[in-house]
Amino acid sequence: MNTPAATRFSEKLVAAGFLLFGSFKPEDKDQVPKTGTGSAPKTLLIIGSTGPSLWPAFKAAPEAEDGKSDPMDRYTRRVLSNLAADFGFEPLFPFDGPPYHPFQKWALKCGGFSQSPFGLLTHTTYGPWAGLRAAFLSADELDISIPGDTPGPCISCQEKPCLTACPVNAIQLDTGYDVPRCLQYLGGTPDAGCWTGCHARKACPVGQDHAPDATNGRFHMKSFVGLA
Ligand code: B12
Ligand code: SF4
Ligand code: SF4
Repeated sequence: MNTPAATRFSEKLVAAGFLLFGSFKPEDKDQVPKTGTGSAPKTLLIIGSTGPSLWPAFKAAPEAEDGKSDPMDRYTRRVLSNLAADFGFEPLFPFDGPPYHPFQKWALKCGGFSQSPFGLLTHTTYGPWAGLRAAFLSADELDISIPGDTPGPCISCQEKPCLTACPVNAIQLDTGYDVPRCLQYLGGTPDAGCWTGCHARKACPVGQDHAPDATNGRFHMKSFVGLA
């Protein structure tokens, strides 16, 4: 997709703090809903963000200061719904549910991602700091190639420092991520370093330039524990 419309689409996405992570042609097993006209979509685009990409655009938006709940999700819905409409896509959002759309499975199909031992997908370029913000459905088969569309980094990572970074061992290779243990530690430790971002994510050597700063990281952790 290398047309003037594609360039304009990409520029508008970036200006609003988002990125195109990739795309794929949905098959029946992918659990992609039909479009509003009842036909099966021919392309699904995954729209995402990184720590530094989204924060400045979000902070300048009215949602950031209106005091209502879920400000980043509301910003995402407003901006990406408008953008999708302008370019003839139908948007789906990861926060609509339960039941939730299987965004991580869809992102894995785009390429560039691997499943980390702690549940998040880690990206070849953005490391564990890639947020999944929307899927855009298209009735047309679009030809989109993204640089870096390779298997994600966890497959060849030998040391796996993410597995030993949690101070309360809430992340284990065999049992995965122990959410109650994590929340108990965060709740009882107001000065924990992970209040600015999970240590497992910070320990990953990939994509460190795309990590959020401390204020941004704290916003996401508060939102995770239900305080934002
Ligand atoms: C419910 C949910 C949670 C729940 C439960 C997670 C779980 N055990 O499944 C809780 C509240 C614990 C959670 C926590 C977090 N989550 Co969450 N979560 C979701 C949500 C809304 C739905 C997941 C789901 O049920 N999907 C439905 C199934 C059918 O989808 P699936 O793709 O087929 O299933 C995959 C996941 O279930 C995954 N999985 C299995 N175990 C775990 C454990 C964790 C921690 C995660 C993140 C995923 C995961 O494996 C499956 C196969 O790929 C998704 C958004 C979405 N729509 O996917 C975000 C999502 C998975 N979460 C995300 C994030 C970033 C987090 C946090 C890091 C929040 C934060 N602080 O920023 C934390 C992790 C805490 C930490 N220590 O930092 C991101 C992951 C991005 C990525 N690169 O992969 C998503 C995609 C949201 C987004 N907008 O980007 N999350
Ligand atoms: S340290 Fe990073 S690349 Fe290595 S397994 Fe963990 S998340 Fe994957
Ligand atoms: S947020 Fe802190 S306690 Fe929770 S899994 Fe990450 S490092 Fe462990």
